[in-house]
Amino acid sequence: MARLDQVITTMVDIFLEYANDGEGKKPKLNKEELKKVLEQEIQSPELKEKINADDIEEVMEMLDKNHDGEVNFKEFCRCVSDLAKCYYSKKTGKGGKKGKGKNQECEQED
Ligand SMILES: [Ca+2]
Ligand SMILES: [Ca+2]
Repeated sequence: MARLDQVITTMVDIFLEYANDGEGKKPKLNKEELKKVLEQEIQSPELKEKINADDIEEVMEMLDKNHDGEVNFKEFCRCVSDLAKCYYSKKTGKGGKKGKGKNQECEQED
């Protein structure tokens, strides 16, 4: 499999695996499921610092754009893409600098 294929299928597979909702139900991550994803599928310290599973309430609030108390696939994609942007900023040296409002750089809310 090519690399992007892998990224895409992995994202979908992870989401479905952790969302763990029966057939006929719309897969979503509740707080506990979200916590598990973050704890088990994110290992790099930079990203862990960006999204802290210990403060799951805050993370959920940040990700749950439609305020239904759970993270659907769209919200999950946004989370991954935010983390990717954050990593990109660090890697290219643009933004992501510590100092002012620690998380602001990578989170473009709309
Ligand atoms: Ca679920
Ligand atoms: Ca939601």
